[in-house]
Amino acid sequence: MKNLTAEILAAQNIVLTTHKQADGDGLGAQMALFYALSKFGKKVKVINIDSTPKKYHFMPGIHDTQIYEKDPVLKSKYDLALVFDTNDERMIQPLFNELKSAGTKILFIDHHPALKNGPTPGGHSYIQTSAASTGEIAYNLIKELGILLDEKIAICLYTSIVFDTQLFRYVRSSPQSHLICAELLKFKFDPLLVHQNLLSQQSVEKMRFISQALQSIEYHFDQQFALIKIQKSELEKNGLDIDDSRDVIDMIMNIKTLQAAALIREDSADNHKVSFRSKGSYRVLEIAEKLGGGGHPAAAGAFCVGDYNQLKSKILHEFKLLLDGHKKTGS
Ligand SMILES: [Mn+2]
Repeated sequence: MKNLTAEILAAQNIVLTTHKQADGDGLGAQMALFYALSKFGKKVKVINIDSTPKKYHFMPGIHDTQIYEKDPVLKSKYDLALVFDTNDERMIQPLFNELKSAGTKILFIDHHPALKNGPTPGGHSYIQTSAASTGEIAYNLIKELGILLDEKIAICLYTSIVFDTQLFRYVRSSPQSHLICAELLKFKFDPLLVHQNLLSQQSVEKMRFISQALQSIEYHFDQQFALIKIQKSELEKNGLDIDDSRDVIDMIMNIKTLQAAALIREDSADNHKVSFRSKGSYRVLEIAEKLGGGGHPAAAGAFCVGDYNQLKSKILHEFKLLLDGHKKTGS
């Protein structure tokens, strides 16, 4: 943390970004730092890779961000880039390469474990896996810099924490998430507005899509594991964001017998995005890592090239190994 604050103090022109297909955690942490560092006298720019999903449009400042996909030009020479909620440079490409060749120092601020199967890290990282959200690290950083919180910073940090903990369902074994939010709630903003924007934005089209997707669910290993397949083209046909497929897997994890699940999104015949969830006993991150991806122990994913049936057999085989390992050790 001391090195991180020293880097920030030394920099004048700072760019903030988060992973592709940004979520509430990365965006919240990034926008909180945008307001905090601007108040602190830094020149700050927010550049994200792709456009912000609609459900985050309520966040202050979100419409002023540069979307690199549409506008791939660095408008300034940046001393420092802070990357939130990932430590995988592929998740911010091609911006990563641009910043690197422009001589910008790149720092990842994250709560995901360092990648096992990724490229050798091309930047430096500050990783705290005990944080339930990157927003909590952002909060600590703002405090460490001695910057006072305000309404805008509070709503952004609150968005991070509420999103990644899904309204405190996935807190870690510390009261940190709750304590920080209790402090944030002293500022004047409406927490219900955040909850509704993050969690109650389902459209009729989306519910229709989910009901169709749920029909394709397959159960394995005494209903302990579920597999569900969706098509990217179906999402598009219904006018949905890629982001919308996340709710399908979170929804099926409410099934009592399920220990883990995989959602396979077919982007094209040979390109799939797999998302894994677990209730905690099985480290699905291990499967994601074997497929070349990463994430958290209980929420991970990977982009896979190859045939669907092969991918499915590989996933079932790998989950069976986790089940068998679990039986043996009983832990
Ligand atoms: Mn996160």
